Amino acid sequence: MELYHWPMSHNARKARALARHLGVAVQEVPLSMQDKDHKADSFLAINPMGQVPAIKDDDYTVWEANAVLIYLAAQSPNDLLGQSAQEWGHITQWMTWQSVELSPVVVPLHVENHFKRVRGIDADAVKRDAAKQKLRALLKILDDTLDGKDHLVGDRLTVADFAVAGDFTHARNAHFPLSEYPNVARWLKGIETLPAWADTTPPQIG
Ligand SMILES: N[C@@H](CCC(=O)N[C@@H](CS)C(=O)NCC(=O)O)C(=O)O
Repeated sequence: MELYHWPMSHNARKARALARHLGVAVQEVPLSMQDKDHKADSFLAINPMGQVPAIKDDDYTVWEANAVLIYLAAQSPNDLLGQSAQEWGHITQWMTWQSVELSPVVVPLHVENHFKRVRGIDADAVKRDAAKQKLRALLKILDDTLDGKDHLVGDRLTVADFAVAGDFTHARNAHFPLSEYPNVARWLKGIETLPAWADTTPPQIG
């Protein structure tokens, strides 16, 4: 099974981390965004969106990071996919929340606070402040959820933790106000102690 990624990608990082955490036999295939590998016909045949992560397993393909997480977790017996209707509901809730609510806020903050800085481009203050304000509202929800808890669903690690934690991959460089949300900071520290998470830390630029 091949897992297509880009070393800087926070979306691919969570898939790489889960595969390593579970010991799923995947071949990591790095793409060069600079060389536009992700828009080549050969890759578009795997993911027509031209994005990472994506998996090719013989003639089966799956893309969208959270779907990739589910496919990887289902490769071996484990309890990361939940064990009850209530856990399945909450795992899906947090994975959907990450994709639909958190990601659209995190990406512009990365761009304004990190990627532009690295390239010597001035941040757009209006976009940056709007994203930061929206992020604070979402972090408050996450912080309240994690009050007295180390994981998002139940009392153990699930794919929901991987799904949401991926968006914090560039949190420090993108200046997320994490110190204001101690439960989120504590939860993230816990995820960061996983060897698979540490091993998939993207190269630190800027
Ligand atoms: N909703 C997608 C987003 C994937 C995504 O945007 N990946 C980025 C890297 S973090 C990418 O491949 N960008 C290239 C592009 O969109 O052209 C997912 O969760 O997998």
